[in-house]
Amino acid sequence: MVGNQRNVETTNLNRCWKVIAMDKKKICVMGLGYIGLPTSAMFAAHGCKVIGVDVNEEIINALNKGEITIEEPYLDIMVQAAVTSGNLIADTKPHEADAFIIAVPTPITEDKKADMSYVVAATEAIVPYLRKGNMVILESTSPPGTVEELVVPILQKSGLKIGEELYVGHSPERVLPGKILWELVHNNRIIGGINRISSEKICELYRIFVRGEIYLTDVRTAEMCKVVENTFRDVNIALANELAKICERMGIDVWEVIELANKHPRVNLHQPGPGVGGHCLAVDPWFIVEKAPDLAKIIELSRKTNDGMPQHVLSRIDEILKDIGGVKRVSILGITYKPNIDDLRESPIVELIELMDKREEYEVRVYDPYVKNHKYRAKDLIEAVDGSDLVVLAVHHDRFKHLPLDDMARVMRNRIIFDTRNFLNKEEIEGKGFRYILLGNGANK
Ligand code: SAJ
Repeated sequence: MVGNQRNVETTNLNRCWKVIAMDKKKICVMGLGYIGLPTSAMFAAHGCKVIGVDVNEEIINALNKGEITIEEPYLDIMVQAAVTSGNLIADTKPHEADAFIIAVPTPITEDKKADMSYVVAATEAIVPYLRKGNMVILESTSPPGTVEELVVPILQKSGLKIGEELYVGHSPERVLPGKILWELVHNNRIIGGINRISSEKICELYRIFVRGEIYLTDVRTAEMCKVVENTFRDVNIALANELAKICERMGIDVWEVIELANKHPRVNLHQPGPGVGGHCLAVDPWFIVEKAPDLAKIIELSRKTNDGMPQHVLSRIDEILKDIGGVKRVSILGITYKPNIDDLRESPIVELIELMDKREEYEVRVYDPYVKNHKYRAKDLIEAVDGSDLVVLAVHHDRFKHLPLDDMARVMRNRIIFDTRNFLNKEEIEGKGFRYILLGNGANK
């Protein structure tokens, strides 16, 4: 035992050692989004016959031409090869197959409850195509209990004996948008079957391309594990954001505190920011709150802390521009939920812009190289900052690392840059005559 850390190597985890060279399987993937499409292409690239199914005809038509509708490095090449080889086709309805993978969205409703309608629809859709010996794997992140309480009752309409004639389980994806193809292969994976044979059958399927460890467990543990992984990050980001606000008030640089505290061998403070976006960290913790609202207090407060960051950023903007009368022009650089991808889902910057829209004294313009259509989007960065009083670095896209400061200085009305990601070079910016302000840095005042 090392300190209070359990030595995970001694944990009796169920590793799936089977490396079966399966004869090439036929796989039907329900949902061709950020997970379903890369997963389909990966199985196809490994010789399986894959039918990708989606309700969006635009996605189907694009895919059958070997084109993709999402931005993910190298995915276009893999999809083109898969389609050209004839191993990947797209359709609006399922086909008979050996395995059915459900990778459809599980968003949250306004009142923070899991919207399982897509999972229900996809499960209903495959029932007529199920045959003895098939397997059904739910990949969509779902509240613990979903497979047993929601999916299995629908699958029983097939007349097949669940767990004997039809193998069922949950295998959540853990890929990081922007690194999906590499992580699909190399990440460790969890498979939770409704029984042992289901876990083993599903493990054999994923062994076709997974090179990471595969750990077997029960279905409810697998469902809980997935949401806990993202909840762990969300709670830790909330701690960093709360510390940022406290440090602003106390005249301390939270970034230096985090950097130094993390020199401790067992401390891993996360990074403050303008909020938490994405269809994962901003969503999954609510699935636990829904199941145990009386107990999930830290989890719920963390979600509310992170969701409050756009309002905090706006309060800082108010303070920075308080001496400017009339219309205040603010340029927002980046609106996606994280850098170097085009995903806007749950983006805190979209929320910040909506808050500013309600304030008549602000005129907002936006520039994000990954987002082509937004109502305030300027055609380029200089147009976005022309006449501006404040530039907010909202998303740390690589392309923003070295801003065209000389050109910006020429066109801005006031030369102020507010960095919400600790991404820009303070000395470089101040050297060009700009005022540089950093979220969470009270010593910066
Ligand atoms: N963020 C911070 N501070 C940090 C880290 C992130 O403010 O220290 C913000 C980011 O700006 C972003 C949000 O959090 O707005 C989420 O970013 P992320 O990169 O942490 O998470 P995702 O949603 O892109 O991917 C996560 C990953 N889960 C974990 O790292 C535990 C990924 O492995 C999952 O597969 C994915 O969720 C998912 O689909 O569940």
